[in-house]
Amino acid sequence: MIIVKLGGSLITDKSKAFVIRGGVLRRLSGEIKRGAGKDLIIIHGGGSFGHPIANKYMLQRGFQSKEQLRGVYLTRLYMDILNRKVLEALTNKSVPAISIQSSANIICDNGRINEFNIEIVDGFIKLGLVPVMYGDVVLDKSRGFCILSGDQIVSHLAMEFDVDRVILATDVDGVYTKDPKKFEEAKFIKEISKDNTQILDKLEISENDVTGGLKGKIIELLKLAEKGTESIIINGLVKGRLEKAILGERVLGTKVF
Ligand code: IP8
Repeated sequence: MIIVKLGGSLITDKSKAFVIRGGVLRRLSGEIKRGAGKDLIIIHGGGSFGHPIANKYMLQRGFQSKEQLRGVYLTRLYMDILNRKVLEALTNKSVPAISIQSSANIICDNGRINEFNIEIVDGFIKLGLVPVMYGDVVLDKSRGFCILSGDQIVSHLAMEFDVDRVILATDVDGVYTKDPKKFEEAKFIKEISKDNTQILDKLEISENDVTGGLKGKIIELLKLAEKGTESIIINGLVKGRLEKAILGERVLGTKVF
């Protein structure tokens, strides 16, 4: 089985609220169709449909005041809209994608997944369908609600299922010491291993990303490395890279193992 995460910064324009990168999404859907012969799970992030609202209403802090509830239902609404666009793109390329609403299937406790009936995911896979889930605002037993990153869904499912590969498709070649779009001196990191986690201290977190950005991703992937599951962070903006990664070919990216 392969788990693919389509990062929010890849499928949306993070500089503009609620803007999809339609061309990118269509191409990636074609690559998923051509690359897939195995069981597949797709997870997508929030990008400019999730993070700006979650940030504005400080949803990552959990329930603090009634004013935040507008942020909760708007986040749900816009994540549904984004999910629908992803589903349309995938099904237009005949990927048998079926959406599973994260907030209706997962309850967290202190920001971590606490209840998740993965039988639903398993059942759809066994039928030959491709479950699609996404980062979302979900109920939280201690905080009222929380923002659940798609990255945590990826690592949870990769722990539960027998997964060959986890592929995180982003808008950069992999992990850099700094944001390569802003800093020329940013250095590319080819490999991160569970025995060499000091690299995490050097990474800078993006302010607008309520779920910890790249650092949050790596922390999730290192949990999988402990279990022996390898992950790769790749650039989905480069044509063909996702397809090759799904097919198991060697591609440029940061390997986490
Ligand atoms: O982009 C966060 O998911 P992520 C989703 O996978 C929301 O971290 C609602 C901000």
